[in-house]
Amino acid sequence: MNHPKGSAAYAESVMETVISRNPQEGEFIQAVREVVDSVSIVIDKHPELVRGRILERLVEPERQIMFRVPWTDDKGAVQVNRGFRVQFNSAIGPYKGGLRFHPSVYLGIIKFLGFEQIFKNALTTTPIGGGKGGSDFDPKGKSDAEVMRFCQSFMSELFRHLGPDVDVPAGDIGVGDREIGYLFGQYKKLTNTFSGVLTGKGADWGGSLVRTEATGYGLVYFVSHFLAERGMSWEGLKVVVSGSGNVAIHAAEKAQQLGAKVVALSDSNGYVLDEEGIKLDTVKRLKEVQRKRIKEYAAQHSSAVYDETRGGIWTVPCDVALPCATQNEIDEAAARTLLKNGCKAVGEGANMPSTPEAIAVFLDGGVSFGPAKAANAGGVAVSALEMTQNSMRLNWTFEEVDSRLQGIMKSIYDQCVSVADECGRPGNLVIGANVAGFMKVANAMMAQGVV
Ligand code: NDP
Ligand code: 2IT
Repeated sequence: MNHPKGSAAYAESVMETVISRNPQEGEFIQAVREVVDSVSIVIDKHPELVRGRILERLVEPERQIMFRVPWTDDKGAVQVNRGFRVQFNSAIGPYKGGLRFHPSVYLGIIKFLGFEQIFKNALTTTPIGGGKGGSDFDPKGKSDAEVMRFCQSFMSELFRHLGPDVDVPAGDIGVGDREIGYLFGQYKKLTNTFSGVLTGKGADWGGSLVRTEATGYGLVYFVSHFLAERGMSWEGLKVVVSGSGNVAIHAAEKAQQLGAKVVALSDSNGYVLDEEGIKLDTVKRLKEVQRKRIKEYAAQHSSAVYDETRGGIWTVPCDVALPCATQNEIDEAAARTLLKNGCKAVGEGANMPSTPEAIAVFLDGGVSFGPAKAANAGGVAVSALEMTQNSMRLNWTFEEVDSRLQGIMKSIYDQCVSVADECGRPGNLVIGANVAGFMKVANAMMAQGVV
């Protein structure tokens, strides 16, 4: 450590630069602050990382690409969206991370997601760097043909920045099987190559079994470890899951398979509460096939009620809460309500779903807390296994991939626990995840010189 006033002042000086260089990117600043605060606990022991200005280098993306995405809607009108790919860090492997299509997307969202991805990917034990991309395009209410034309236009620019050893995108909010298919088709046509340049592909054309389920299943595997720590299992627990997309559905599915009762799911309009237990067949049909709203669930099950109160899902009493929708969906007040109602464990399926104030409520209140970078890493971990299978040109069975996923989630949990202990903060998996991910990337950056 060579900052004259010590590690806290060093962390503050890094943050000052981040804030002045990235004004108005609140989500990015929030994500960086959490990591910088965690790392400041260990930075005293690593003067070489301070001299190498590793933190200052880490917060600056290696490359940021922004591009125009023009497309024609079904009425023949020309539409223009904005596309992004932030190639954040390639110290331990090719850039890897999803694409988000949602009207709220702007550079600050993609940078927060790309920054988180660096450390998450490092925790997976697989060799992948961090990146993220997306667009402010809203797939809701668009026809399949419109989504296809949009994806083709998006890929017409993005393809020149990708490659199986360069940058490998996947899905995120608003990007699922359908979008990955159209994006892959256009990449293949433009480059005349069939390569593992995207993950989340269909199982018959280069995809990996378990990738669809991986984030939600991985989340539940992760939470199982800290439930066990408290002498608990999923059997009979009451679980609330926010969202009703890919991550939410598969988290709910695995929790149910392990004996839990999932009573609530949501979307951006409201939530459904079914005290008899959510019937996932209905949810899958509504969301995956018919692309309808979660409200429809209550119309089809008399045991369910629908409520549009903002954040209302967090007032439902539960043993375990799994936020699987979006960033900052649990604020301090919601966290206090969960705690008051007896919630014992929170596992983050979404990226950064809890505000810093909410996390403090959980940690201070003795709630077992699994931070996103660790708890939702199962998706990108199986993406890395898809890359492995593509390189080997063979496919593993469902059981093989699922057992590797379970092993990876256990290893992530163990890393977080042991690094939290080493940092003198036993049980604080936020610090454990941030410091473990940071040290792996920092050491790789030091080894590779000033690049
Ligand atoms: P989907 O698009 O499949 O589902 C998103 C769900 O979240 C929908 O129910 C959606 O509701 C809801 N949602 C999205 N934006 C908002 C918002 N601004 N306010 C309230 N609700 C919202 O996405 P995924 O399930 O893939 O992603 C969910 C979360 O998990 C995201 O944070 C993502 O970054 C994270 N994640 C995803 C991974 C993956 O493999 N897919 C891996 C790791 C993390 P509505 O339909 O109304 O928009
Ligand atoms: O946030 C995430 O980890 C993802 N959306 C998955 C990224 C990936 O490359 O599979």
